[in-house]
Amino acid sequence: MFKKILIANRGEIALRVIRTCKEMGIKTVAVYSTADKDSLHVRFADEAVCIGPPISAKSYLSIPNIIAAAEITNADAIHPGYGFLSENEKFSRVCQEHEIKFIGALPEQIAGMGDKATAKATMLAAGVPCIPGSKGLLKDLADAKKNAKKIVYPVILKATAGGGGKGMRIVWKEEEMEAAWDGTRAESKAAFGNDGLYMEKFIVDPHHIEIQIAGDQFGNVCHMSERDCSIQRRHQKLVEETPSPFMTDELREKMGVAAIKAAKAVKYEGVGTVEFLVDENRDCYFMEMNTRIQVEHTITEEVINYDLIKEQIKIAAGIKISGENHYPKGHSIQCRINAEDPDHDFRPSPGKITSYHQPGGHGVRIDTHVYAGYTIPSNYDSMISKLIVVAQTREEAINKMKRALDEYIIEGVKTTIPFHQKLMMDEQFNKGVFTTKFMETFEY
Ligand code: MV4
Repeated sequence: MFKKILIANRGEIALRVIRTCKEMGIKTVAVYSTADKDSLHVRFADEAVCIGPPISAKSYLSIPNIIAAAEITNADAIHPGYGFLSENEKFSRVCQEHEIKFIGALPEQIAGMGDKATAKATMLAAGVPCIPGSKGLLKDLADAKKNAKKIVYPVILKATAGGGGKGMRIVWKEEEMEAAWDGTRAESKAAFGNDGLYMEKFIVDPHHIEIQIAGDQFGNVCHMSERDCSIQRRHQKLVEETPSPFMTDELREKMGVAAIKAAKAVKYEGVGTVEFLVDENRDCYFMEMNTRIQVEHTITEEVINYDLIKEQIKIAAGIKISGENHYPKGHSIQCRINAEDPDHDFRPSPGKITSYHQPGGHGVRIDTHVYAGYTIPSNYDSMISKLIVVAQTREEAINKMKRALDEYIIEGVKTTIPFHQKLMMDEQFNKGVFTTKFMETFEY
């Protein structure tokens, strides 16, 4: 087992990883920017190293600074959390070269999944259901038009270097293709330095359902059921839950098999997520594979009673997993509490938390790095905390979430708590009838 893990991240996830390391008897090293010197991850780690100024590019994204911190503290592994360097091919490779275990995917796997057209070709070859579309990249505008005719409009142009909603455009009819082609290519070139595009049939009004998987160094792979992440806005998830209200035993089996095929196709080691779009007929299609721990891993932990960070560390250390799939017991919901103003288009509201009281009690979990008097810096994402509930049924989980939201007091910054309170009262949400379109029409 590792003796000392450096956590190349900040905020709640850094604290989340430190907690599991402590329980496993592993020493921890925190790294921090000068904006985070008063952060709890710095206080709770065994050692802490300042890695630069507030700007991420010079601290949490600086590979030399982080490797130097690992070398001077003698860390034998690095946990990257989510975001920042968690899916960075170069960082995974540099860790390898320095004989520091990267608790995440291999460089080739990150590259293979990061290029979306390559990822899709790999999945198609492995027999994972994919959205009908172009075979690889499109050559030119004429090729795009030809493909769209065959696929049948509406279609979607996607940047192969994109993902998470960046670099894509829906095209409803041929007259729109030229502008869409030029626009998406220019955008992709500017954003990713890569203007490769591919095309898919546009699935109108899908559900976003993802499957948690784990694979070990011996080829054992299991799935840990689904999370429904359809409640999102501008590709930012707001609420996640498991099981999905749209799920059936048959669909879970089908998606579980597909996710395991996906993981085996790339010899996946570690914990990961296979994202699917699911249409009204419950046909599911591979969308992306995430080779990191995700923000919403918590709800899976609550219903399968398993520590996914511990699982990640064990797999990285070469310990075998059973290969048995995990099915949910009870129902878990997570609300992301952000320092944002829901009355003003969710604009960021950084600043000092002047007063703080968090809910507790049976079935309530809060993952956070904040406390009364903490200042949320404007340099990073605006998440304050993740409020997670678990109960026996969905109805009980919603009631528990309402109760917990009512108990939550955060003063000094605007938060998304009022939005979540309104959502928990919504009739359609309570019926469990929603898709990725939900937030387009929800009045809050
Ligand atoms: C799609 C789609 C419909 N059809 N692809 C958005 C994020 C990126 N991972 C892919 N996305 C989508 N791809 C086809 N062929 C609709 C979306 C999409 C979406 C997906 C999941 C959750 C929310 C979404 C919101 C808008 C569009």
